[in-house]
Amino acid sequence: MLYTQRTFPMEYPLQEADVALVGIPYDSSQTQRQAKYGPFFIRQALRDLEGFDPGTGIDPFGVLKFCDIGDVDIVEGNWELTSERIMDTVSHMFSVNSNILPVFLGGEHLVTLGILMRLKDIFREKITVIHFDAHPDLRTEWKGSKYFHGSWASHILKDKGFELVQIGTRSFDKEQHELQKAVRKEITDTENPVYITIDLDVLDPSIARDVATPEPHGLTMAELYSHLEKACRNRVVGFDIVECAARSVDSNTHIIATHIMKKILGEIWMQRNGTRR
Ligand SMILES: [Mn+2]
Repeated sequence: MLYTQRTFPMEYPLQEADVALVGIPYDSSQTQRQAKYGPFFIRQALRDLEGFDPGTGIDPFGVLKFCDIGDVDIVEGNWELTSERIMDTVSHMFSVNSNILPVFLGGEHLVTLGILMRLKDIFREKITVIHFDAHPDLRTEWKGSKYFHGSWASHILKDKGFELVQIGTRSFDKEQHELQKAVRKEITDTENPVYITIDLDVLDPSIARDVATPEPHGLTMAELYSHLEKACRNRVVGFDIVECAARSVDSNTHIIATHIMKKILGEIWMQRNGTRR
């Protein structure tokens, strides 16, 4: 008997898994609260998470096969090299298992750009990106750089390979306010593959306090879950949870992240198995 603990109660090789967990502990553009330890603390919280969901009556961690492939070995301070490593990792996962559902843990929100750029090549269909965030992340540059956590969505908005939907945004400048007029603010059913990206600061800071840039007047858990139920009526091909700036096990935010992960996985499982209520 091996008395050991892994991230998930049962883990499978990538080629046999339904879901693959990937950490991306990259954070080079936060000014104060760094999100690089997000994957570390979220993994720790996953070990204590109650998998069964009384709301849906299923345990997604019991019915889906999981694989934890580890963290992307990022290059500190270098987005160009880090994004290559993220894209290569995504390519490798899909080459080994074309049906894999990747779940990424950030890290700062810029990591989502690397993920999406490669998913676009893999799926060769327009991808609907459902983006939960207090901030639209539509800045076009910051301190002379086009690539930072507040600009990634501007690259998605101008790329014809994507359709952008933003939920929960409430803090932005006038320029982004104008740019955001071209962005959808409501989740509807779509034929496109859907990618969900969640900046934990979409929640009210009274719920998720350790995020890189907390903003008051955020969503409640019930509101977020209701949006996620709508999003998961579609063909979800991957998702990420980013900007967890927990720095200690005494945080609550990494725990909140695991509950969001459980909610999305449960909804995806129900959608795929036609057991939606
Ligand atoms: Mn944000």
